[in-house]
Amino acid sequence: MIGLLRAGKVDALSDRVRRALAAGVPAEDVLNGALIPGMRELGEDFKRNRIYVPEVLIASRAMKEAMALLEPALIGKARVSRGTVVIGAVAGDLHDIGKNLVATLTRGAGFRVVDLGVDVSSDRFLEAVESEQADIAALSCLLTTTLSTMAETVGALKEDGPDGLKVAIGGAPTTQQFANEIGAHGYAENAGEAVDMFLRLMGDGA
Ligand code: B12
Repeated sequence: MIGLLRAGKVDALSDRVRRALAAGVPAEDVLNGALIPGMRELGEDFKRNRIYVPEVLIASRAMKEAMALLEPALIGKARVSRGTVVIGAVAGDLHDIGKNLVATLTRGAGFRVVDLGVDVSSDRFLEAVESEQADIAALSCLLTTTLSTMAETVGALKEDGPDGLKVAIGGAPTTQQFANEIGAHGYAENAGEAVDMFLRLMGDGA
């Protein structure tokens, strides 16, 4: 599967994912055993200039199709509402694969998730946390150049957002230390830990 993902073979990869699921392979195993390692390899090659943006885009499309097939199994049958999470990638950031994964697993854990997409301004976040009566705002960024935007957005949400709103961050260049520095209530390194962190924030929640 990793080879098909990296080659961006959408149909062949989707076919393999469908067959794996039909054979009883858990969706989590497909994700953690093939798709995520595949994206990691791709990132390494991209960093070393062995591949370029078009190849990454083609592989990303295959990743998204494969994730769409896994989504029903990852979401399961959760129907209780544990709270509302408004999620998005901060302004200037167009990476959404990791954010989408966080959104999927968070839905799977029983949260209502409102996904604002990518390149989301502070104002748009503020508007959405109000109108959706969010418990948690979850911000994603993948670029070091958007870390400062993330800090500004966290500041705006804490300053002007509704009382009791929790603000959480994540994405490859972020760390717990950075979260502490910018005053975010929560940080997690990956999608699985993100769900635990959101549950913790709701437990602590106002
Ligand atoms: C795919 C990809 C792209 C695709 C994005 C497609 C898409 N729809 O997302 C395209 C080709 C568009 C792209 C463009 C660019 N990219 Co790019 N891209 C990547 C790549 C290869 C993989 C990212 C990915 O999807 N990973 C897989 C997912 C599952 O992991 P993840 O995103 O880290 O998410 C996990 C965690 O971080 C966490 N998480 C994520 N969000 C959140 C949010 C919360 C709240 C929480 C709790 C957790 C959490 O949980 C997720 C799941 O476990 C990375 C390399 C890498 N290793 O990350 C480079 C990378 C991020 N890109 C990079 C660059 C430089 C760019 C460009 C500037 C390239 C260019 N010259 O144009 C542009 C910028 C576009 C923009 N304005 O955003 C650099 C960033 C360097 C830096 N330090 O800033 C990287 C690191 C590559 C590299 N090594 O050089 N990119």
